[in-house]
Amino acid sequence: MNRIPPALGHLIPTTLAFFTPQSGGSPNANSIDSLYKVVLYVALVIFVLVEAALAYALWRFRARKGAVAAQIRGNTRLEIGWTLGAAVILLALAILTFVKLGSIQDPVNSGPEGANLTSDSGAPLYASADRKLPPNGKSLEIKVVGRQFVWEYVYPGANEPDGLGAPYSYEQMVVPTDTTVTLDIVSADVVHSWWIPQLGGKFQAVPGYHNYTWFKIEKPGVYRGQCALICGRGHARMIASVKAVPPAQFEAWLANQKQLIAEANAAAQASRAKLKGQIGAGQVENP
Ligand SMILES: [Cu+2]
Repeated sequence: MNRIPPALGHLIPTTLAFFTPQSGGSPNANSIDSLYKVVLYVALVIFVLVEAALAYALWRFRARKGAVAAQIRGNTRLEIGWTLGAAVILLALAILTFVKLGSIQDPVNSGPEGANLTSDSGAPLYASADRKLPPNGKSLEIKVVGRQFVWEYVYPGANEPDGLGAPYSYEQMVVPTDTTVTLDIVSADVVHSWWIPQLGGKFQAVPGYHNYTWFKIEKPGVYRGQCALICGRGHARMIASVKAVPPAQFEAWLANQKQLIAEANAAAQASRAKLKGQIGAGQVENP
C-alpha cells in the first residue's frame, strides 16, 4: 500500500540530480558528485532536525493568555554538547574531503583498450611533462587554447619537434574512450574558463599561465559545456563539446584531420602563388 507512485519515484532522482553536480562522464567528475552528495545528506539531516526543533518550540511555547515564560539562564552541558557535535561533524567532513581529493586531482591510468595509441607514423601519441600524470606516466595530452570566442584544441602528432604541423580542431574536441586525457589549458587573449560539467571541475585559461586537468571517458558519447567566465561580447557563443569515440576511430579521425589541414594549407599556398603571379608580390598581403 505504501508504494511510491511511479511518477513520484522518477521525480525524486530527477530533482536530486538537478541539485547535485553532473557526473557519469569521467571518474573525477564522479568523485566530485559523490563527495558533494555526502555533504548534502549530512547537511539535510541537520537542517531537518533544527527546523523540526524550531517548529516544535514555536508551537509548544506559543503565546497564551496567562502563560508565564520560564526564565532559563544557559545550559552548560547542552552548549558543550552541540559545540562538540558540530566540531566532530566538521572534522569528519574535512577528513573525508582530503581522502577523496586524490581521486579528483590525480589522473588514473588508461584502460587496456586505450593504452596503446599511436600516430599514423607509428610513434606513440603520448606526451609527458613535469606535472601530474597517471602512475604509469602515460596520457594523451591535448592543448586547450581559449580565445575570443572559440576553443581550439591541439593534438599530439606534430611533424616537427617545434610542434609545427600538429592536428587541431575548433569547438569540438575528439578523444578516444578508455584513455586518460590530460589537458594543458592556456589562453591567447583574456581569461576564459574551461568547463564540461560531466567531465570534472572548472579550469581557468589564463594568458601566460598553464592550468592542467584530466578526464577519462568510458562510453562513447558527446559531453557538452561552455566557457564559464564572461570573456567579452561573444562569450555566450563560446560553446565546447568533447566527443568520445573508440580508440581506432580516434586514430582514423586524427589522421584524416591532419590530411584535411595539409590539403587546405596546400590549396592556400597555391592560391597565394597564383595571386602573386597575377598582381605581383608587392601587392599581396602577407606574401
Ligand atoms: Cu571565453
